[in-house]
Amino acid sequence: MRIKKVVAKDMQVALHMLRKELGSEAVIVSSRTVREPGILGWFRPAKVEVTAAVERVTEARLEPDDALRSELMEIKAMLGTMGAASIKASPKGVPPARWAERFRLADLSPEVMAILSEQLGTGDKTADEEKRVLERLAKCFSPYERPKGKRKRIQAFVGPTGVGKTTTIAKLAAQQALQEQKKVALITIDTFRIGAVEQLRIYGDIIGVPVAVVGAPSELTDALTEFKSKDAIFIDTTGRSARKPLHVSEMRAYFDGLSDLEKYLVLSSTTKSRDLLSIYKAYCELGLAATIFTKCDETESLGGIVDLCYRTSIPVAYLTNGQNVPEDIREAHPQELARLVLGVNV
Ligand SMILES: Nc1nc2c(ncn2[C@@H]2O[C@H](COP(=O)(O)OP(=O)(O)OP(=O)(O)O)[C@@H](O)[C@H]2O)c(=O)[nH]1
Ligand SMILES: [Mg+2]
Repeated sequence: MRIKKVVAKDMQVALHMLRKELGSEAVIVSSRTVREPGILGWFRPAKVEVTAAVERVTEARLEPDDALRSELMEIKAMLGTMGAASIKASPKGVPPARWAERFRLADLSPEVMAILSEQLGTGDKTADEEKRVLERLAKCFSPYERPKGKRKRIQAFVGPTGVGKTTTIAKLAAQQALQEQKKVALITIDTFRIGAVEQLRIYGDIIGVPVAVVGAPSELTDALTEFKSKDAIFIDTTGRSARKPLHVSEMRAYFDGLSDLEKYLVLSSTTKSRDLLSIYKAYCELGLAATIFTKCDETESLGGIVDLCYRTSIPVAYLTNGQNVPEDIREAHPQELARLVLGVNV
């Protein structure tokens, strides 16, 4: 009797793998839904784990001995080189079909696809090819230099309405106040939307940190003085259409002259690539430290993030994937982002 367990994206793929391994006489012993391990495992859809057994494996499926195995490897390597020759003959920038499909699923821009395609077809095995593609993709993301040490941090969160600025602040503030025992304060320049101030106040009450509401640049300076003993100050802003330049110039009136202020552009990963770029253009004059991409749980593809980061070199500091405060937020790193974009296990 031979028993084999496989994990695959769906039942059909799992059955195909098992049939290949055990032959068509294999019977399913058990099946269950599983989640992949890893920091960003929660980003990936659930998989199926299927166990099958077969009474006797047919001769053709027996493991080859070592001599036969090395011969097979040689033949595989030769085939790989031959494949590479034909791939190289294809026009530059056009990926082979299998990769084209992966790139398409990730919604990558033609420009990024062309860069990644340069890593394909040099005759190495698939695993090496994937490694090179991931490394190149990781280079499309500028690393975010996370401030180290105990120095006090003042961070402002800007971005279009409804992307999740207040929720993201609540997540970070809760983590730092409750888990890291830091002295945290919240400030909001959120006087535009009815209820917005209230939202931050509620979070402040729950987390147990003070909240100041400011309505003019001088009041912001006063609030910062009031909170001068704090380790971390988060400044929330009201979203308004990024197309209204007044909004960004209003922010400048508040922020100019505050040299220690880190400004983060909060963007939704569900926003179209072109819109991400125009929003970035509207806000970049503020001098941005990094972006934060929210709502990763609401999209199937992250190509828009790659495109923005590649074109503008703005780093990604965090990704958020849900409404739960404080759990649904993770630090973003180029290698993990690359794996996430191409749907590779992390
Ligand atoms: N699915 C999902 N929803 C999120 C995420 N982050 C925030 N939200 C939800 O998005 C909605 C808007 O979030 P807010 O934090 O109020 O957005 P905002 O940017 O502060 O909005 P304004 O203050 O109006 O500019 C809320 O319902 C949040 O719960 C996320 O990562 N995933
Ligand atoms: Mg808000």
